[in-house]
Amino acid sequence: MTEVLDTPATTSPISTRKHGDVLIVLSNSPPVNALGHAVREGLVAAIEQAQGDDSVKAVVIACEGQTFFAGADVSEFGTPKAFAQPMLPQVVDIIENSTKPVVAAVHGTALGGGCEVALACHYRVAVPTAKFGTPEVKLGLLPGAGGTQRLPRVVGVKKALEMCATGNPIGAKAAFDCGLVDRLIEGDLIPHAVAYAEEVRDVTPLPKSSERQDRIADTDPGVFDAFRKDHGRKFRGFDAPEANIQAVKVATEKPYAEGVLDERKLFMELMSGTQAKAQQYFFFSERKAAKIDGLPDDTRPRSIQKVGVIGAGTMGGGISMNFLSAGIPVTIVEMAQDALDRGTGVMRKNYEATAAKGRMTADQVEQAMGLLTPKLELEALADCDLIIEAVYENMDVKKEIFGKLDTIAKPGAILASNTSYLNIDEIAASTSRPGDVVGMHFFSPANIMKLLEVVRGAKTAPDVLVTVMGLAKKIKKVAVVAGVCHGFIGNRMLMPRQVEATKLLLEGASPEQIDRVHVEFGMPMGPFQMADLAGVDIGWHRDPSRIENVRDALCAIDRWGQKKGAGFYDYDDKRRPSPSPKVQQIIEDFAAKEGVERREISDQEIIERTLYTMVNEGAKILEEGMAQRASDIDVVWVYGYGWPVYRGGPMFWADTEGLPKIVEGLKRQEQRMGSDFSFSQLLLDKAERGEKFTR
Ligand code: T1G
Repeated sequence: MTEVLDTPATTSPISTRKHGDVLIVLSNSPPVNALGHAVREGLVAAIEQAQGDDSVKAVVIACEGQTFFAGADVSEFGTPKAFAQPMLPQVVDIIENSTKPVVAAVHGTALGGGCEVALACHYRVAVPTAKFGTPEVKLGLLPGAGGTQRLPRVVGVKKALEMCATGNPIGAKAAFDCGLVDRLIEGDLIPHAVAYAEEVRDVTPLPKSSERQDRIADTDPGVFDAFRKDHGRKFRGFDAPEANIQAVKVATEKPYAEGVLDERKLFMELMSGTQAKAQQYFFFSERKAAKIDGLPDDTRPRSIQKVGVIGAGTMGGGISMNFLSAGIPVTIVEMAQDALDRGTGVMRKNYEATAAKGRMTADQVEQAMGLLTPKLELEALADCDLIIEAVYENMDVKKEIFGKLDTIAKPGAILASNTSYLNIDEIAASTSRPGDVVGMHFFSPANIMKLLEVVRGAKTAPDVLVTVMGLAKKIKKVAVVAGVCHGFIGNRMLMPRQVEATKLLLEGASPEQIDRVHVEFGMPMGPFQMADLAGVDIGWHRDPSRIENVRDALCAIDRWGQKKGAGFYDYDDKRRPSPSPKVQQIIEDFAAKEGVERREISDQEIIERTLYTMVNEGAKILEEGMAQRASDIDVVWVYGYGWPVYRGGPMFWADTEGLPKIVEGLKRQEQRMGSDFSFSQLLLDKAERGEKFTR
């Protein structure tokens, strides 16, 4: 006889328990209580339980673990689960239509659908460290569970526009001040939330966000255009911000029941678009970059209590600020007192500028600067757990420094170079501890740019990598592991773009045409605008008599870029650029001297010779194992160079274009590019086989 097994108890992530006459509904769905199908089902069952139990007079909804619901389960998008009943719009309406008051007890980050669940509750209490946000716009979406209709009714139109269209969260205090939170809870959240539920259990009628009109009545119709104008630059090229603005506007024009239909229509339009797919892909890509494949499972990070930085220049100062802002003491070393004073002075000035914008307090500035120890000798770094070299980009200089560090640094100290191109293995070989050597390539300005390329030498120890990747998250950087090759990932792809862009100048395109094509594509600036900003003289041999290309010609006459008021462009006293007839003449003279026949160049050719060529280089980086995965390359280009995230990154975009189209375009240009170009075999193979890089 077959033993009849008990049917396993359903392990719903939602549990309920009564405390007096309050029903506590608790979600336990690590890591962030995402509102996946099981959570949605459990919430509805819990609200129905409360309706059917006369002894229940009020409900508290809370979450275990790190945070209140952090949104819909993004991993369900594009799968049937996302449309499995009950969907989130139904769940929030069931909560709001409860006949008994429902209190949201918020800790962590109530984001997206989590914020919408809180909005559907009749009351919201939160601990002071909690945050509320509607970051769907960062996923190419808008709040699709009534959020664009309830939020303006609770916090007002301006605050709702800010939250929905930028996706930036607000803290609990700000949420309390704007009416999103009814009470801030000092102490244990759930007991206080239950006590609050007891207080409101008999209040009638129940306050329903969707029925409120006071915060949206008499909205000035001009507020929407004013908001668009204020944020135009930031939203350039994105679809979702405008859709969010339209949805919030509908809330001021229609009753909830109608407005939510418009919201649904706008949501579905975004969800079906390429931009949302790209931005959701990027959400997971950014997190995947933190994972290093193939390391032993028992690899543990080293302890980093104190950091040393060599070089107090722009990079050394910016790098130091990342650690100081994270509360990690830094000893910064320079060779001369005046350079040291200048460097620490710039750091203080940067912090004070941040404080002036209200993004940190004067105390926090002092706190950060108080963790800084300026010194003039390398020996001062003997007690540092991590030492980052950020000096002149010269291999001999770096090898000399690492040779000295080998004798000064304590055993187990990690020795990192901020080099942006040079060979980490060669630097490591100048020490007796190559396992401790790693590249930490910060992007300028180092205290602002989120990207950190972690360059893995042939002998870099696994725990060194794990330590640096963990430290990156602590200093709010997005780290990507790169192999040892010239330019690692980002700069290596930048090179063919610059080579082709410069050749296109001689062949007939102007700096402004090439830059326009890139800006219209969605880049923050084009190759020549970038050169003028960073400095045309970077990497120049400094010999004005040696003129071998256009760049040399410009540097020789002091046209070093914005810092000199002239580069590829002329600049007025407000640094506004204008095309330069002088530069045009230099280009034409050079073309004549080189015997280059100038011609009309199409925008499409510029795309193919610069962006397609970058994709080809990215494919080579992959096939050589210099990046762990295609999505890592995309993370580098979005965070390091401003590639438009609504296109996902160079490799995602290549898949969207279609690899056969990329190959066809490169074949069209192959002859013009000559020996500067060779096909990646991986690209050719994938195009041939109809495969993709990123999905
Ligand atoms: N869905 C699925 N997985 C998620 C997730 C989500 N919403 N949020 C985080 N994760 C995973 C993440 O992939 C990682 O997995 C782990 O959780 C830890 O994340 C209808 C449509 C909450 C501030 O956009 O901002 O609601 O890598 O490393 O630094 O209107 O996660 O460990 O396998 O980021 O502590 C809107 C997105 C969704 C919030 C925590 N919500 N998440 O940061 O951890 S759309 C969001 C975050 C929506 C509705 C719409 C952050 C966090 P793994 P983490 P963290």
